Amino acid sequence: MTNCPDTLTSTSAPHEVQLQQTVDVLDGATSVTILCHVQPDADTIGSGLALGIVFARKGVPVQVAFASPDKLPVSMEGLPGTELLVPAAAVAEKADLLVTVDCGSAGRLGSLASRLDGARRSLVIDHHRSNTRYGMLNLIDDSAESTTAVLVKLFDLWGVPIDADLAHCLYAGLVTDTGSFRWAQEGTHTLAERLLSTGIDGAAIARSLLDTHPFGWLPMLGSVLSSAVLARDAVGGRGLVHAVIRCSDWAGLGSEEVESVIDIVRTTVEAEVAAVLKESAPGSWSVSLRSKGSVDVAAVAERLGGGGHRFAAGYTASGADDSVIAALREALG
Ligand SMILES: [Mn+2]
Repeated sequence: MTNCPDTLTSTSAPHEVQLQQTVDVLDGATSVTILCHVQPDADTIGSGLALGIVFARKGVPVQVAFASPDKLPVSMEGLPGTELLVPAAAVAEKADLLVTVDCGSAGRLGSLASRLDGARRSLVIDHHRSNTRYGMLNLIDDSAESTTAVLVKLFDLWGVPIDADLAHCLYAGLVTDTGSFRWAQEGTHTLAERLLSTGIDGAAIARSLLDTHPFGWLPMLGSVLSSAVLARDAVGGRGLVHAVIRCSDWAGLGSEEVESVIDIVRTTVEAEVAAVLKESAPGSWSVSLRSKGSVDVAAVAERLGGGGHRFAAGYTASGADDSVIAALREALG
């Protein structure tokens, strides 16, 4: 035990009671499948790899996987533990324990949701408020900045020392899910300091995850941002800004380039809510929503079949882009 676990177990908050149960389940596992969400970000991959490394070190057979796309985003290739990743088709049908990380619903597992049925036990570790509690055991801490922050609590209680390799994976989720610490809360910087004190290069990790794009990103941004629309009368007059990234806009680029656009669009001062429609296949959209504070976009996304956090959420939709936007405006009121 490294970090005063007593303070974690003595409180009666539901997720903290589940921390000990979760550790008991993790500790007793004889074979483990760890699943990350589709279109993985650094929090789901960082969590999956960190937990995978712990099991591998204990000599427990472990696989880490996500259903799609086929390849790990380039920005995450430098994370420790990537040798534990297996292609979706190679994920064992059965496991003693299946753990999902940072995945708010079974649907976010994509084709790998089928593996839930083959597991003797399933455990969901997440920080999305909208989590549907689809596991046999659910550790949902919606006060946590990232799923990797939840894992730090688990590792402390489990007696797992956090070395540089684990810290690298955990920091990856923390720095990205807090928007480079823009959304830091009490305790965030203490956690960051603890991870950085293992000797990891925080600047290099942040640069590779957040500030590295091919040159083709620039003309894509130019094209997409120049066609952004400000609807001042939407959201009850508080304003909606939206932009559309078509397949043709991001051909040859990666998910990092597509996911970066919302962070620019959401800065629009005239709009309370920002939306970016990302075309994954012709007529198939993944929609990112951001709120400045007064609109709960998780609730909006849930009404449209998705989920997320109060200020950052998403969902999928199909059809013409203007009908997707019309449905969004309707849901936003
Ligand atoms: Mn997350």
